[in-house]
Amino acid sequence: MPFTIDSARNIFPNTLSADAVPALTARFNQLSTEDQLAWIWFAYLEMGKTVTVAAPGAANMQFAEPTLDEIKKMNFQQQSQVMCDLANRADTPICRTYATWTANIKLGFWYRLGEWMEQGIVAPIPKGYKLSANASAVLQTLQGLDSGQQITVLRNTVLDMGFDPSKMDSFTRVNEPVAPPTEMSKRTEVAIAGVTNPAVLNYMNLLNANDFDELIKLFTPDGALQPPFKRPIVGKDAVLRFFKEECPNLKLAPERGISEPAEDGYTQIKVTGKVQTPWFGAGVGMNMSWRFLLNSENKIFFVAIDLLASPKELLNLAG
Ligand code: 45D
Repeated sequence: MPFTIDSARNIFPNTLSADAVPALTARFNQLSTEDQLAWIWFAYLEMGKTVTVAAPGAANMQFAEPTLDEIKKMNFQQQSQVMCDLANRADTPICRTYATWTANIKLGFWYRLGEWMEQGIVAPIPKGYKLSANASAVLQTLQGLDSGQQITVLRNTVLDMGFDPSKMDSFTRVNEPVAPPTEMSKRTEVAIAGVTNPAVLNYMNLLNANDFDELIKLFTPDGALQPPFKRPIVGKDAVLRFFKEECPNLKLAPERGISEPAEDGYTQIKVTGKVQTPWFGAGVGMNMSWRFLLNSENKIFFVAIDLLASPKELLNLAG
């Protein structure tokens, strides 16, 4: 039977992904709004002791600027209301604007609000705010995770805020300007122990060079990419849009892998290694795996990217 996207998702079924992340995100979502905002604040402060978030690029910020200006002019009570509305996914103009933003704009928006909260320009979390017992327990669980998992939980909490886009009848996504690809002379090449497949090597090198127009050519027209903890994104157009929105300036450092023949002349390849996000740079190396399924023409029909449960998983290449 030929592969479908659904069957492709099951290649290398022994891959252990970091289930602690969705589990903790679900517990976070059960907290009261006040607790959620205070929880993020404490989590953010706590993390700041070991890793620093990098300031967002100006290109990301231009779309958030009008909303930030609006918030700056409000009094503390109104500002707190806006933050609660966002966490509540309320139907307000700001929550609707927020819903149209890419992940990086949402993160940049909160980055700025966090700075302003510290400086006293935006309503802070009340001094002496005491988290509920439940929220404290959720925070304690977060502290037990590795830093790659911690930043993923924090990112999830921000992405889930704002009005639900599926409830909006007209929806114009914000199109960020896409950074030009790295100059040829400045590009780097990965080496992966156990893998010489040119499509896989090119995938890594082109993603590292922000060369998304070339990268997408490695996929079949109906090809799919499954980001960590997400459903697959299907079809070249959707995958290309995702690359342009969410992948600039990622640093992929694959280490090792295994290549095996699959049915119908397909090849399955699993690679493990580290990934850095521009938000945390070398400060946080996420333990990741890529599970590729390539067709007989060596085009990518499917690739799943997983955040691994532990560093031990970097060595797990069993099919
Ligand atoms: O509410 O091969 C305050 C793909 C308090 C593509 C706050 C990939 C109040 C293909 C503190 C102000 C993309 C899948 C809030 C590879 C409050 C591919 C602010 C993988 C909210 C490898 C909080 C890429 C703030 C990966 C400012 C895995 C929080 C990328 C900021 C992962 C949190 C990137 C930040 C991650 C989190 C980035 C900046 C996990 C960033 C996380």
